[in-house]
Amino acid sequence: MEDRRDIMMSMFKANGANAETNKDDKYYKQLKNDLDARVKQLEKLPAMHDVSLKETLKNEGINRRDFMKWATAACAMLSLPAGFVPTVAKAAELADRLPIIWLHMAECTGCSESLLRSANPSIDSLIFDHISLEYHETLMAASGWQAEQNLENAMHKYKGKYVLMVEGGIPMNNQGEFLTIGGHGKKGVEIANAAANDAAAIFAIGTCSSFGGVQAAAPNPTGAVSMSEATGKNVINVPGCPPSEKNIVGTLLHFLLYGTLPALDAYNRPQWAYKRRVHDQCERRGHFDAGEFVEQYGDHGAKEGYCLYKVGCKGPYTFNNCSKNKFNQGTSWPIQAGFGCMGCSEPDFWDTMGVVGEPLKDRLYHTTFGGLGADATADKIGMGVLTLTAVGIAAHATIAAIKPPKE
Ligand code: FSX
Ligand code: SF4
Ligand code: F3S
Repeated sequence: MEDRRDIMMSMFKANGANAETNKDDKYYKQLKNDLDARVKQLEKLPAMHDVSLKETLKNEGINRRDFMKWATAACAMLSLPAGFVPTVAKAAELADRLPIIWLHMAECTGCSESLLRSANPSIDSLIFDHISLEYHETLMAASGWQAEQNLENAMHKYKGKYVLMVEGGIPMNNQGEFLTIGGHGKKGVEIANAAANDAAAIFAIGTCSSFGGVQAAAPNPTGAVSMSEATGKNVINVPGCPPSEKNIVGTLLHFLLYGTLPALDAYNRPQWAYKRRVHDQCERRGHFDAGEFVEQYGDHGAKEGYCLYKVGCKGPYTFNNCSKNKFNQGTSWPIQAGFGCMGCSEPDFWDTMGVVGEPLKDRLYHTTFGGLGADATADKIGMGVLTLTAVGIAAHATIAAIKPPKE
């Protein structure tokens, strides 16, 4: 039987929980009002497409139920409660109210491909088609002088209102001459700066634009830098090489809904997508904790789906939500396919994540945690003692939990 003290304690806890719930209710009620008001504002803006998203989805054989299922998933992805699903759906339908200029700098176009190349278009890619893409070099019909003119026109017409999405690193050496674009031979850095000056918001799509990427790998002959470094502007980074279509569309959806920038981590990545480590959301994590590792590709462990740490997985050092969103319309992601994470959403991963296929071992991965050397604990333990390896990385996880990644 509970004594008086236990009863008092449970009453105290219950009151505390109620106070928290009331606080949350109030917060979400206010937020719902704000987002609904924002959606109403968007509704008043002129539609830039003749065909509505509803019609496009219908023409592609996607029914309302599928679309609402998509909106429910998008809502969860943005950490909004289920009551926001109709608001998220509406915002997606109004995506053509937002003019977008998408620039390509030095890169492989994999970021656009991540979104666009699928035999059966996903709802994400259809929404992307529905967005008012005023300029996108891969997608637009115009070329040559006409294309350059289109960019000038879009920047002029939507001055201060367009969202600028940039794919690729920006070469700065030789006064930026390693990247010239179009008939007038304009330098990438000039175009990036001109477009950035009049943008309502700037999103760096992919690791190249976010942090320099493969172009910036040592010895970085072209002097490639990130969009934020090239322009000195506040840029929201959506890294990944490439990022998933969900993170690209989700970033846009967030901007449509809120009209403001999302909560960011120390590398300017939206927290809703990049706040957790790959390692902490990995389907092979149970095997890591149990000390069950793939020793080499094709072995018994590989067939059993064991942890890929010993064959070079950098999931413990990487912040991204790939296990949840996956790629190719949710088909798979690197670790599911049997290959370790390469750390593609982290700054300078080409140089700092060591050899592909090998663990970081005793290398001090010191950019992630402000030189704390947190990973030294994990890696110095040595690969021979599996349980201790697990303990070491768990120590790293604790530090990750209390200290966000910081340069
Ligand atoms: Fe970089 Fe995007 Fe990697 Fe490629 O263009 S992030 S090289 S997937 O495509 O910029
Ligand atoms: Fe998953 Fe890699 Fe972590 Fe293993 S080390 S649990 S494969 S993220
Ligand atoms: Fe990139 Fe690693 Fe995800 S390589 S796609 S962050 S699993």
